[in-house]
Amino acid sequence: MRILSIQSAVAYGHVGNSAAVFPLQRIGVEVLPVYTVNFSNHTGYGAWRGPLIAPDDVRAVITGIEERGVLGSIDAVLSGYQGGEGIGDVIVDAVARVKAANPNAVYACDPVMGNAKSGCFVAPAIPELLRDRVVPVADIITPNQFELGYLTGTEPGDLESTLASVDAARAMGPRTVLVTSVERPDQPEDTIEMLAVDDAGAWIVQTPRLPLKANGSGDVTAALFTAHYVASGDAASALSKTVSSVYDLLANTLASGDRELRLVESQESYAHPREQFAVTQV
Ligand code: PXL
Repeated sequence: MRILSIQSAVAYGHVGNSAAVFPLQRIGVEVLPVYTVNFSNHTGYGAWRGPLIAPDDVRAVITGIEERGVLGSIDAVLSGYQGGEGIGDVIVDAVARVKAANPNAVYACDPVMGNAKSGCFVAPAIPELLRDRVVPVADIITPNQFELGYLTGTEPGDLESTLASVDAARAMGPRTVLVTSVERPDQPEDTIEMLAVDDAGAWIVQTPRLPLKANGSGDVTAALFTAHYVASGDAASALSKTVSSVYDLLANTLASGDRELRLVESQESYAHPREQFAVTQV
């Protein structure tokens, strides 16, 4: 499998492509990373150095790949956090070029905007751009519940309303939706849930809630779900594998006391997570 992954690079720590690439490689995916920023570290530190990469420069890298004649061999395009406002167009254009070369290719968009706790943490124009121009051309989206609400103009707050919001998102274009955090009033304390929906049905999985928020965990989640889903076409098994791996990675990170994901040390988590979480059809 080959994935063209258009995301950030950071020198220190693990977000964007610096989080997504290694887990994908560890499960046997050939990744073509295209970088949108080249930062010292993620923005969660409040200070960082290094450039945003100009949209034309990102586009040039994709054109160069096209000139090698390999776009037709790409199975999926993956995008995440968009540093600058010009990157959306480059992504949409890359998706069109990949699909022209391989009509079976899929586009997986992680519509990164923010979360319920922090609110929106991307540039002001990004959420609208994602909603109006990028998500409609995506096959797979991986919003958290907050992002799902923004995209659909709804306020998902329990399982039923979240499923309704997913239906609204699927009416915008994407056939497959992974909701990476489902909050509902009736959920057992100290658990978190993820929900996957496609044409074949809807599945939910629950894990213990670990007391940490590691930047980049969403990027690993979107990457692994995309790879497993594209490989199998089975949302239930892709959900189970993804959640089992990410939980294992987060458990290792928590045990280490490190602020950054223990991404490399956790290499077995991607191929052989210690615990397998089962999914339930809803
Ligand atoms: O995890 C998304 C992400 C991507 N890229 C950069 C970031 C973050 C989140 O902090 O700072 C540069």
